[in-house]
Amino acid sequence: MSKTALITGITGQDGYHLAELLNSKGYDIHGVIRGQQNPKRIRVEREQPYVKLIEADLTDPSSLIRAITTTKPDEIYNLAAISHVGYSFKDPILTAEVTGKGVLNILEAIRLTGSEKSTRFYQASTSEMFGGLDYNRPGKGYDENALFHPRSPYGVAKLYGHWITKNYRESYGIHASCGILFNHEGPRRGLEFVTRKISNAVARIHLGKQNHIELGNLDPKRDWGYAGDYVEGMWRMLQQDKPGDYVLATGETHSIQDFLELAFKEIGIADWKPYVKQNPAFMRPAEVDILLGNPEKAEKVLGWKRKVDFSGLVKMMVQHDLELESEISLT
Ligand code: NDP
Ligand code: GDR
Repeated sequence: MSKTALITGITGQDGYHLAELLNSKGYDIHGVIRGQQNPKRIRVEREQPYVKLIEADLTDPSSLIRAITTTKPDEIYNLAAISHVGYSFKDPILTAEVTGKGVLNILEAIRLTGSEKSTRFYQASTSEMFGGLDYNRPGKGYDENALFHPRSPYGVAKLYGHWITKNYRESYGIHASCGILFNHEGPRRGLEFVTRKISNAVARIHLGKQNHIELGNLDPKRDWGYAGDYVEGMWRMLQQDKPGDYVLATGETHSIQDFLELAFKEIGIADWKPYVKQNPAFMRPAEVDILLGNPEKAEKVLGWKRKVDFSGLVKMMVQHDLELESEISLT
């Protein structure tokens, strides 16, 4: 019999890739959609008609209880969040409600519906919980035992989600796992994140639709992988006999300048500097300077490894945006 999955955050980048993966495995898929008229509903309905949409909101426990009671999922993937680190400084209270307490709302919904033994749970934890500071930066990269020091309201809210998931695992025996995922990107990444902002701007510059890009801090380094690879790791976590926490990362770190270099190279521009202006509006009150993950445990226990490397990722994103932006100019 096919398994049933309930995915929150179905309209986001990871929701898209995870639904693709679970569909290829024959899952019955339910996706949580929020709001009276969410414009992204049509995108999901057209592109992924196999996803059954169910209205709920992470801040509304009764809607989550209803979603679980109606769909009776074998697996719940909690991908929903206010996920933009910069935005979380502007709206820290809402971020705490959704990204932090929202996790508790789902775990309570699992408990109140008596689904502790029948439903497995995945929590989307993040490398932003580490913070990248000198004193807690391990040589081989952050692993599952590294010290946390979040540097944004988003990171702090995610740390609450991380610990409350572990607490429900230990207290109620729920098969609940946390994937501590480092940055993962791709053509489905929102335009507000730096990689997609760059790949899209590079395409538009090439097509004469814009002449420069405005960015914040160009020095931070990130461990960037491809989202399509990372959802495979999420699924593998829930197929284990025992729940656990796993870092998913590439084990490499690159600066935003490295990303710019490769992205502009795709359109034949060797010197990107004339095309980039710095705008303090995109700087953050506290920055995470460097993130590097150590995926050894996931590689050993889950048999997971990323397939797409950094240059392959940049190429994929720029080529996608070149195609997309050319089509838009024709219509
Ligand atoms: P996105 O920002 O693309 O998607 C976020 C999703 O959350 C959207 O579907 C959004 O729905 C939904 N959402 C926001 N608020 C609510 C709410 N109140 N109730 C229900 N749904 C809500 O994120 P990604 O796909 O990139 O990331 C998925 C998860 O993984 C997030 O939790 C993120 O924090 C985490 N993560 C991401 C990493 C990455 O590099 N991408 C790395 C590590 C962790 P709507 O369309 O209605 O706004
Ligand atoms: P991040 O991703 O904060 O790592 O969080 P983002 O792409 O927003 O920023 C990466 C780095 O780029 C710098 N930066 C800019 N960022 C944005 N968004 N826009 C700019 O114009 C810009 N200029 C420079 C940032 O300061 C930062 O250092 C992502 C999200 O997906 C989180 O949800 C997830 O948990 C982490 O990755 C892992």
